[in-house]
Amino acid sequence: MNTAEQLLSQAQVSQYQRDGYLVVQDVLTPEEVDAFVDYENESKPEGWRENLMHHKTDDIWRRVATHPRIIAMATQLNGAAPLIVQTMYLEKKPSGEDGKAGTGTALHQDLHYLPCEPATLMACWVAMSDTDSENGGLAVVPGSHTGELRSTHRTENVDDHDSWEVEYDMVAPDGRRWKEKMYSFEIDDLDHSEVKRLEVPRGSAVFFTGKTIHGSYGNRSRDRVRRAFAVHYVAEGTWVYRGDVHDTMPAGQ
Ligand SMILES: O=C(O)CCC(=O)C(=O)O
Repeated sequence: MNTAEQLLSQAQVSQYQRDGYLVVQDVLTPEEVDAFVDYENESKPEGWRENLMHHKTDDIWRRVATHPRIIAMATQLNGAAPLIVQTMYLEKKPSGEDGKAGTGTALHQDLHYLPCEPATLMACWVAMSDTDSENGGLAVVPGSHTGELRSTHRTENVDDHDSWEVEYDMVAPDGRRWKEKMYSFEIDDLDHSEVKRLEVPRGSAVFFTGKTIHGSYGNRSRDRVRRAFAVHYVAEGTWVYRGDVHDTMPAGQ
């Protein structure tokens, strides 16, 4: 497929511009989802899921991150050829017999984690299982991508959200280097009535901007694993400040 192909209608592009996110059904086929999930279910080296760079070294991860349909849509929504910043596989276990359900990511804006210039950051989040409010599916705040980046605090709701702190090496275009502490950001004074919990079936995707407030809650289901693959892109010519993900990869490679 030609990645310059216009797969989204003008109505879908306008919806993305208005709401800051867009759900697209059936981006991957059931066979493509199975191939990825089966691969991830095989035993993997320690720390596998913490590595954000598998798209550079692993054919199965690269196949999803550079999938022609996803790249065509990302190009159409961002208006430029996408560069891959990072890839993540987010599996959240159900409460099951032991009652220890997987937690989610506090509601945040990705530009807090991945500052870049210009701010062309966007994400494609692909459901690798059926996802909804019960099993910790993606939640968004429609229209939250307009205006300034919001202030944050470290998440306090540890029943629902992972809580962590990491110091990253940062690098500026003029060569300046420094360390910056990041933590599990949660938006200050969020009006929770504005949060929309999405229902996204397996193989479907959510595209959202770097400013769109989003995240997820704990998996409250008894036996439904929540699986998602997330890839973050910037437009060609964008400077990514975080040293560990600074070396972006053209999605056409
Ligand atoms: O899937 C989730 O729980 C959160 C995903 C997320 O924050 C992201 O893809 O940027």
